[in-house]
Amino acid sequence: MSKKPLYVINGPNLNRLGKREPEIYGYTTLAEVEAMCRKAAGDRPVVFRQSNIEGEIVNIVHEAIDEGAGIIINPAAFTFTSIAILDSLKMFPGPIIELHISNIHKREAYYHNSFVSKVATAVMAGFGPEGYGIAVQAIEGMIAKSAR
Ligand code: CA2
Repeated sequence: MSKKPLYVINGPNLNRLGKREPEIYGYTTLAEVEAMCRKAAGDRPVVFRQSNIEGEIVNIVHEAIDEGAGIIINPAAFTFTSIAILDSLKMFPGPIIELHISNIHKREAYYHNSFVSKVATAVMAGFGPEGYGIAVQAIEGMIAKSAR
C-alpha cells in the first residue's frame, strides 16, 4: 500500500526565502528547502506548498485532512494572527509540527504569541532552514506512533 503524503505548508513571504534578511533566515531558497524535505522523506510523498493568502492555507489544511499523514507548517506571520488556520488545524487527526526558521522567542514581542502552538503536536524554532529536514525526520516517528 502506498504511503499517505506529508504536507509541508509555508505561509506569507516565504517564497522570498534566501533573497531577503539572510542574517535571520539564511541563504537557502524555498526550492532548496523543498528538495531537502523530499530527500529526508525518502519514499513518503511530500506535498510542498506556499501561499501568501490565509484562506488558501486553510484550503491546503483541508486537503491534508482528507489526504495527509502529517503536517509541518511554517505559518509565518499568520502564526500570530490566524484563528482560521488554528481552527482548520484542529480538524487534522495526525501529528502537526509548527516550524519557524528563526527563534521567534528571541525576537520582538509580537512574534511571541502563537495561535498555532495551541494545537501543534510539537514546535520547532531557531534551527534555520535545516529545521525542515529535522522536522521531516521527527514527524515520521510521530506518524508511526499514531498509526499503532
Ligand atoms: O522564522 C520563521 O520561520 C518565521 O515564521 C518567518 C516569518 C515571521 O513572521 C515569523 O515570525 C518567523 C516571516 C517570514 C518573512 O519572509 C521572509 C522572506 C524572505 C526572506 C526571509 C523571510
